[in-house]
Amino acid sequence: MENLDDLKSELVAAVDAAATLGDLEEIRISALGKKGRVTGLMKGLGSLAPEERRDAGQNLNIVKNAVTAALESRRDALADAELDAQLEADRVDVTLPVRPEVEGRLHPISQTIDEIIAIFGEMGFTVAEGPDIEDNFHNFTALNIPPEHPARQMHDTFYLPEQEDGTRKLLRTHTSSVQIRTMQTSEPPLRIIVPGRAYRCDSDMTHTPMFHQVEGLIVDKSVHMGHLKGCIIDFCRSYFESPDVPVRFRPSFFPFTEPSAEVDIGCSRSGGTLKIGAGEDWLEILGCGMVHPKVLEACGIDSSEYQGFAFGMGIERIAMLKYGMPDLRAFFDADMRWLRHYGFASLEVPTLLRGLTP
Ligand code: 2U9
Repeated sequence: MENLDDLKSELVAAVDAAATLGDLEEIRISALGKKGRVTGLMKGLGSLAPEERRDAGQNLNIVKNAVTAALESRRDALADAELDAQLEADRVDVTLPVRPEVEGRLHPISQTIDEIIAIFGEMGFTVAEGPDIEDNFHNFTALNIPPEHPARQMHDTFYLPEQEDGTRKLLRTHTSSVQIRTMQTSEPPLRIIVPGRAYRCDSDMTHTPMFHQVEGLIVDKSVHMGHLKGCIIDFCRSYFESPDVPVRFRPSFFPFTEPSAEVDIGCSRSGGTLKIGAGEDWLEILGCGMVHPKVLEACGIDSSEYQGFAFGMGIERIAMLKYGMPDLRAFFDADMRWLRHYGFASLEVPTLLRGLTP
């Protein structure tokens, strides 16, 4: 049998000198493949005397392990170098000016969220975020939604497979779970808005399984329904860029607010076209109310000291109303013709100073 120390040095040196992942694979096959040199020597062990076979077997394993370790470390180094070279070649200069011939439009959902953030930002709200995958406590229990409530049923909520402890996570059905998390971890006073995705097992002309919401929450010692009304009226007039649009509050019910209201804005539908502003008709645009004391308590906030108000709205709906979009499904079609028509210039940031829309 040939000198195994020499063989090991020769093979490890060849591995270390391999210039590409392809060269490395050739060396691996020639050493450790079915017809490789080390494999061939292993096969020959059977013809040796027992004592000789044991020693030669051990030495051959040393060679095999050394070559395998060298192959792994060279493979990592070459893969890193290849990635570095690729990243270097793909480098993009993000400071270059926009090329007008390149199409890129801001999706109306992003634009609408930016407009809403600009309005509530002026009122002192900050943006909060949280996970899309939630547990029953943050999505339902803490919001005073009882176990038998229809929203908790399989056909309304997307549940994930059962975990080892027998519980099931779910896709949040509203962004309210983020307010729960914020109340659990921050001390009042709080003033947040939460834009984000929500999921419900529902699909028809006016519902999609994933949709977007913005919810808002204020918690403080003396906030009341008057503050809620002022805040919502200011928002409606600002968002619809119509300083005298009529706003009306209708009593409603939600498990997480008491009292609760739904909010309509005035509109007219004469001649078959919808026009927002004074008119004979009303359009529902959001829900709101004073946070239920049980919700505050579930998050460790003393409801005898603090109260709060909250509101929620569907972003697709209020975008459709403002921009005259007739079809909800189109939001999710990724159709360039639709985006060209309804999309927004990407570098125009909504502000209250110049009007929200570019
Ligand atoms: C906490 C406490 C209270 C958020 C609210 C609504 C009313 C509401 C809907 C509008 C259209 C959801 O997208 S939609 O289907 N929302 O009507 N949302 S009050 O109340 C909260 C939230 C969080 C802790």
